Amino acid sequence: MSWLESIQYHGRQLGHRTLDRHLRLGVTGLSGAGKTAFISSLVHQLTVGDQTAHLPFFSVLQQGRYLGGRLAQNQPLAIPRFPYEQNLRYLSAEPAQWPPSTTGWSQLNLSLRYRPQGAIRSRLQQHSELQLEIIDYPGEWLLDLPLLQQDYRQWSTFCWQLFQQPHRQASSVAFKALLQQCDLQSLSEVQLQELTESYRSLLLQYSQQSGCYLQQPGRLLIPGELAGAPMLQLFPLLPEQLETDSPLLRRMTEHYQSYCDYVIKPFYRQHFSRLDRQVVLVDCLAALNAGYSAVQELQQALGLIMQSFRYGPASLLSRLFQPQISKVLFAASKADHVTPDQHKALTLLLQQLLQQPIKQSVYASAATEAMAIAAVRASQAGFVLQQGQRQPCISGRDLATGEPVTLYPGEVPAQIPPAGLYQQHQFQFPALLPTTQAAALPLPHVRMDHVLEFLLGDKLR
Ligand SMILES: Nc1nc2c(ncn2[C@@H]2O[C@H](COP(=O)(O)OP(=O)(O)OP(=O)(O)O)[C@@H](O)[C@H]2O)c(=O)[nH]1
Ligand SMILES: [Mg+2]
Repeated sequence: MSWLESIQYHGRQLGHRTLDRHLRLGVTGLSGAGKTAFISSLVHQLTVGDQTAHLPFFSVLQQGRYLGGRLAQNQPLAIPRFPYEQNLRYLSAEPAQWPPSTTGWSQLNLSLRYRPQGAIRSRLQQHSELQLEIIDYPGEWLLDLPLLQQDYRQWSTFCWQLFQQPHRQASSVAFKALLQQCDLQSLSEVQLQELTESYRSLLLQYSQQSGCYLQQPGRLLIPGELAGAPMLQLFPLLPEQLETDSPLLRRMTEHYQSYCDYVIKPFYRQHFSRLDRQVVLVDCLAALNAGYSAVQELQQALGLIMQSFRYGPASLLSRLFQPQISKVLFAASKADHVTPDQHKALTLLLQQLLQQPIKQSVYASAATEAMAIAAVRASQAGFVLQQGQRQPCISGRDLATGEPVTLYPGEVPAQIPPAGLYQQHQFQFPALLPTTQAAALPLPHVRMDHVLEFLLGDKLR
């Protein structure tokens, strides 16, 4: 974007902002939490034809005041556009597929047109417009934020504590052995590359292993435009290697600092500054499937992220910029993988997972709500008769085989289960493929109308 275009773009945004007709929505969540599916569904719900029956709790629609939404023409020229059309193509293909995992950041702007409430305003204005700006990014990058609150030594110690956990230890053996043999006095490019590559494959292995959430630094996994940058030669030295000063320790500390200054801070300044509302998506069911350590790690990861999002005047983010988040929605995603009678328990579980961060008054000044949702419902809920009893069930297409399945996925614990429970019980919540849907028809969902009402309802009055 040229400086003139940039000034014009930001000037327009400022104008809308001053008039309270602009909303920047952040969609946050670890990798695979469902951000991309959520944004695609949200945009679809707001832009396709008549949704009155489909979104019963979205009041502007129910009151007949919603005139429609369209993709805005004023996309910032220098920021990749969210691939909405491609994502929809995946969802409406025959057979339907989920959109692929995200590898870079992108933005989509929407214009929502509505008739204002109230006799005077509606007489003065035929319609009003709300500009909605939504940002998507790879979940891996979110986990870089906590690095800003540590130094290299603390981070390395933290990593090795994590890699000693039962579900992680075996995989880290090879990288540990390589570190033990390395020469701390040498800064040879060959050694740096070998260690970086070994650490990268470890992170990659963890990221493919269910239940491992904390992969840092995120850019080592998804480098984006930074592929090949020297500061990505960054790995945690062993605790004993941190005790004495060495050229390798100094080099790592330098790379860590550069990574914080030149990657994390600008990214978060750009992404999270000026956010008005935030959605935090959490896939609780996948963590339960992966077992006790996974749930513990998920809770730890969420705690770290939320800590970074503390909004008080002394918070890290406030020092970087002035966020003005007034509403935060915590959503347990993929609720369509359980029967509807389990949604309440899923919400309670999510609240417990986030209890600590919320208790620390992370969002003291923001309105919060927690709910179980499915951005794109992939199952049909129903009942089967079993020994004369009506048993709730869901049916859909299995994600791995594509075969139709009908099953009772089991109960969701309303609290974080103790370690012992996993010895007697293995959670096996399914993963399903979306059902093919004509692009002109609204995407099936669970509670996206509640989501829209919470996030946008008050701005469309
Ligand atoms: N059943 C169901 N599955 C979902 C839903 N949303 C996401 N999924 C599943 O979760 C996977 C990951 O969803 P994404 O939207 O790509 O997750 P993401 O948070 O964008 O992940 P990254 O781009 O890797 O950070 C999808 O491929 C689906 O398998 C949903 O509403 N219902
Ligand atoms: Mg994504």
